[in-house]
Amino acid sequence: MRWAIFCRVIDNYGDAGVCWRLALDLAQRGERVTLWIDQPEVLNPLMGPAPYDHSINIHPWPDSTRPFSASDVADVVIEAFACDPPSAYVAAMADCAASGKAPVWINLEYLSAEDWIGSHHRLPSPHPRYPLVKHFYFPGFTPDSGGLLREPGLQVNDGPKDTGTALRIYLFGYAQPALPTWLAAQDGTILSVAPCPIIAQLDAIAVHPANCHIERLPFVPQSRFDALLQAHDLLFVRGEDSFVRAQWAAKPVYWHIYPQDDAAHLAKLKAFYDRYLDPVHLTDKERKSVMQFILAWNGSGDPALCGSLWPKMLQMLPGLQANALSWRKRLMEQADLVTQLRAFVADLVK
Ligand code: TRH
Repeated sequence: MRWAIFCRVIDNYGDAGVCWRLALDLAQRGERVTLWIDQPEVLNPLMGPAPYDHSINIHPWPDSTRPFSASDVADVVIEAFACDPPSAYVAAMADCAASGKAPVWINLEYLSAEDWIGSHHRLPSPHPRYPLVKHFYFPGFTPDSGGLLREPGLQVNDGPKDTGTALRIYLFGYAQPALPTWLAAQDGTILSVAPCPIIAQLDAIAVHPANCHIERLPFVPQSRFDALLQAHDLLFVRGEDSFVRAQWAAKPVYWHIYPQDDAAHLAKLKAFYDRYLDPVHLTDKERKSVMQFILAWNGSGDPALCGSLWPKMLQMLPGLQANALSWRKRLMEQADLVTQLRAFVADLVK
């Protein structure tokens, strides 16, 4: 089928990162994909250097005067993160509907571990003016959600590293007030820092711990991002897509969630760790400490806790590693997002 994905980049890389991964996954399964994106240049670091071997048609966001006819409209229209497709395109979608060939219109939501998404997933929303219905699609971690992006043939490695060498920590985050106290607690670790605000913060810290090696990483193409995560022991990730990829790497995940002003992000953060931290592998006390650390890492609670709790985080490492592996195993039992999405679309076009 012909799929059109509409993506507006709010900021950072994640809107484009999720849409690009979705487009590749659909194309890999034989779908014909067009990606309409308002800042196509954001794809460049994700795609890496040419030549490219993908079949995705990438278009800049059409200007408002561009007309669309019914024949331009895809069979499936994915509106990523409620980005509001161009009104001329929606009008052409209505023309299709008028001739009995309405496209499937999916609003792909942001990922959340909260309970309520299950009751909203796949809900139809009739368009106020046109004979069109938009369906909400909620990615998630539970069977009543729309699943997670996991392309066929995802390479998953097993088990934590040998304990012989220094602990390798991957850092990709937003500006981090807890960084100075957390850095001061590093002893014998190797920090690999991705291009993000943490680099400038590190440069501004005059004294680094003697026994901590810091490596500044380049931005690697998305196709090499998983291998980078798997080469580390602990993963400090952010946003949505790197956060999911860290779970496929089955390493302990320290998530810097995308901050929202009404602190709605903290509910999402707690909802995830309530699911993620398994009593089989971690005691109540340990789960409470991890939650305290994670909240402080996300600006909720005393940032100094990221320093004072760090030795305890390290003591818990075997439990956290077992937890990460069993979490991934549970997630792998769930059908992936594109498999579920295609099945949903097939139901809707019947
Ligand atoms: O960049 P982000 O902070 O994007 C965020 C989130 O998507 C968030 O949900 C959204 O609301 C906000 O943008 C506007 O984090 P995220 O989601 O991890 O996206 C980063 C992408 O960049 C992801 O696809 C991984 C990719 N990446 C690489 O391919 N190579 C790299 O070296 C790095 C550091 C990231």
